[in-house]
Amino acid sequence: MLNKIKEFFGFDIKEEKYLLVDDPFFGKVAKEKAPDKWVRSTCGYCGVGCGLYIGVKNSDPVYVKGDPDHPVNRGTLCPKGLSEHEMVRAPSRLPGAMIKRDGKFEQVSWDEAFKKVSDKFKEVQAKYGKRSVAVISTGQLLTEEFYTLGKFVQLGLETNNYDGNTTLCMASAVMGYKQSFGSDGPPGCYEDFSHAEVIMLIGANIADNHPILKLHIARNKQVRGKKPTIIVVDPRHSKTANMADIYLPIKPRTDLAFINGLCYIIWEQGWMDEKFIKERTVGYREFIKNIQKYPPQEVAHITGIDVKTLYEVARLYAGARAAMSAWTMGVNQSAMGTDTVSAIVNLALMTGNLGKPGGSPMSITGQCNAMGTRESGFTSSIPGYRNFASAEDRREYANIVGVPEELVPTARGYAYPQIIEAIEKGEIKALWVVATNPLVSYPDQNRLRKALEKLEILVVQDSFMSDTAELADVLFGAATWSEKTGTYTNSERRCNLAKKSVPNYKDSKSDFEIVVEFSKHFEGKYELLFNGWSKPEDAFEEWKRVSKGRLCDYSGMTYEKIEKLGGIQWPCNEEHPEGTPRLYYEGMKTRNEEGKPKFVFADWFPMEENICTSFPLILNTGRTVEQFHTRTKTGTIKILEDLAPEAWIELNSKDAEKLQVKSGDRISLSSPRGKVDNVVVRVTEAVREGTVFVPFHFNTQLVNTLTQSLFDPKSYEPNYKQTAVQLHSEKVPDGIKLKEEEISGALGYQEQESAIEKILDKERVGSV
Ligand SMILES: Nc1nc2c(c(=O)[nH]1)N[C@H]1C(S)=C(S)[C@@H](COP(=O)(O)OP(=O)(O)OC[C@H]3O[C@@H](n4cnc5c(=O)[nH]c(N)nc54)[C@H](O)[C@@H]3O)O[C@H]1N2
Ligand SMILES: Nc1nc2c(c(=O)[nH]1)N[C@H]1C(S)=C(S)[C@@H](COP(=O)(O)OP(=O)(O)OC[C@H]3O[C@@H](n4cnc5c(=O)[nH]c(N)nc54)[C@H](O)[C@@H]3O)O[C@H]1N2
Ligand code: SF4
Ligand SMILES: [Mo]
Repeated sequence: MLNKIKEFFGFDIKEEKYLLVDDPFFGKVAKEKAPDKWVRSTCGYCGVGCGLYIGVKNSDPVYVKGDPDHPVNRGTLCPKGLSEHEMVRAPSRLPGAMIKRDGKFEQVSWDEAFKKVSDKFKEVQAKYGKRSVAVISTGQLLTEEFYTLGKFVQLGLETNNYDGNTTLCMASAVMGYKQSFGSDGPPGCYEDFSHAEVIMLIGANIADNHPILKLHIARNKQVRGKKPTIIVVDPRHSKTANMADIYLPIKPRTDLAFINGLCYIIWEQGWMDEKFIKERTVGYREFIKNIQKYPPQEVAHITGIDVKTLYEVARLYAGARAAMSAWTMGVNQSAMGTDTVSAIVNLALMTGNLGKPGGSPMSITGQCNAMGTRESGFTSSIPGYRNFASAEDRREYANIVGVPEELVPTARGYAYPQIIEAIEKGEIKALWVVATNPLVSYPDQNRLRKALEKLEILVVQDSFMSDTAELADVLFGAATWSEKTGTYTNSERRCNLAKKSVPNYKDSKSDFEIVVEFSKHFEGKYELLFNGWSKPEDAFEEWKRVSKGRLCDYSGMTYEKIEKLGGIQWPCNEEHPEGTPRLYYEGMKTRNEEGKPKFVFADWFPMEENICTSFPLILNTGRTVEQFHTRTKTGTIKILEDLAPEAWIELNSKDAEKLQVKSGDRISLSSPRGKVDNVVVRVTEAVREGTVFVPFHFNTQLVNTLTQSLFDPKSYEPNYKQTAVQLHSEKVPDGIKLKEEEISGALGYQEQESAIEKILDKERVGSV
């Protein structure tokens, strides 16, 4: 009989590997397939921060399963999380330290690489000053690694020209919160999605980019017994728009006028929460004077949203027992990103939606540890949301960590775009890039490439051979997710533990080890900064002391407690030993002088680079669920690559007609800065006439060749979402030709300008 079975199946079921064993996730499973162990950890992709288990076999990660007990995702994961193990042993991983010789990388000892880089950094700094070395980091390292890196850059290398890709991402939210609350720190939490009566998603395509948040919206019915009203504000009918009860196809970059307009209507109708405003906010009277410039008719002209709908949305929002706004890159990535964030906070303050279940303004973060970097990163502030300009803050930090006070910089150095400009000017000579890939992700690529060529040394610390790594002189090959232990903090301030489950790939080292060991090549720095540190937890212990008493207080956390509770939301201290779901609840002061949130008014203004006869369409850029950023990780995963192998352009049927193309054809795009070829057409009504959308993930269709060097003056965040472009098809190579008078009608931009003139001319209403 057994022989028969063997013949039939082609194997001997009595062989050990086919024996069935018990597995906590698979139940009965062939021994060959069963992981040796499951390690509890956290996803390393996006800011949702899902809990998961990594299945390990023969020292390799072989499965990922959602953690059923984790409060963020309750066992579910999106396609990226589910396949995350597949990137860990990809052939594009960097095997260790490498030096480029005659145009080719050679693997060398870590000591040799550290020596080469430290010698060069010292030489450059001796010749051109300390600040001629700059560092660009990321929102994707563990907090322990960031903290260590930031401390080394600022106090070891003594350069404050230090920033990260977070400036391309969350900087506007940070600056907006600072304007409104006196400090960074998202006030809300995911639970709010389950408690809100009205949820307004502004420039946030959660269906693609934060899919697990939908779970919390779905729970709303369970919690309240009723579905919430979902409003989606996006010029493009994204997948998220399919979830909407009210979809608002707003004209690009007019959100600030839209929110100001809602505030006007709420004031005009007397729908505001007067008690809340009086007791818990400052700056209302001044704000109301200014808001008079945004009556509904004008706002309808600017935004393309009709007056009736504006009233309806204002009524719903103000009338709800709890309403929340959540936003992402459609808001942040704009030349008026910071002020739009403050406008969203204004709306929350006016309607009393702060610090209560379901009522919050909530920035959704992008990268897995975007929050950790904001709090501990030492880029735009001293760790623990301390201010460079404050002598007291500098002294306090220096005393806690035991360094001379004079070593702490008195001002923020250059932000990311300023670093690039300083390289252009020859002021910065050496650049160390950590866990980011600007040669795909930074705007105005031709200009960037030219700038980087001017460097005397480019060092790239990455886990993969990225586009930027290829250009480097020296590579520090880093261990990645699943190969190291530490914490990520998600959008709702929840600090999660990510654990080492497998050995490092080849000779790669964790970012923590790289920084600590590199510091030993700088006289006295290791002793001063990292004496006795041997593991990430040593950095975490210092970070707890540094953050104690601050808004982002981690002092009550331990790795064990974090793991036990499925993450902990800061502040976590003696008073709140299990963390704090929301900030600014009744009785909690803000960190500005007044101790209360402030109304901050700002005017909307038209686009700097508007459409014209040569570039008559607006290009919008963003993401898709299958790919992550510059694809160094998702590009190695077959199923994700098969689903989204190349960039496409979403094109309205009217524009497709003008170009004489159909879905599947290939076209080119050009802007004043460059050209991108071979982009496959998807004809769709998701985008309106005169606007197109292309994902930015692909180096084969490098859309950032087209985007502009235009930044929010407060946050330095790039204006990625609107670029004037022309399209070129085989049949219509010169593209869409509009006459001057047609330009004025396209997208209603001319209308926008005349509307703003009218607004500015209008007499302000003096008294409230
Ligand atoms: N699958 C996947 N998930 C990710 C990422 C990824 O690369 N892939 N990246 C992560 C990171 S770092 C980030 S920052 C987040 C980003 O998450 P999202 O912000 O959701 O991503 P985007 O696609 O860049 O942009 C969101 C939406 O903004 C809209 N938009 C464009 N212009 C405007 C405008 O003027 N007004 C308004 N209201 N909306 C506008 C776009 O049409 C788009 O649908 O995603 C995170 N999650
Ligand atoms: N046009 C346009 N451009 C955009 C955007 C847009 O919407 N439109 N969005 C912007 C936004 S929001 C963001 S966040 C950026 C993202 O842009 P990038 O930061 O450039 O994107 P990533 O591909 O995530 O780069 C992270 C790098 O870190 C490496 N890495 C992964 N794990 C580790 C590790 O553990 N250690 C080290 N040392 N390296 C590691 C990866 O291989 C990768 O090269 O793109 C921005 N660019
Ligand atoms: S939603 Fe974000 S954190 Fe959750 S599995 Fe997907 S990529 Fe990972
Ligand atoms: Mo981001």
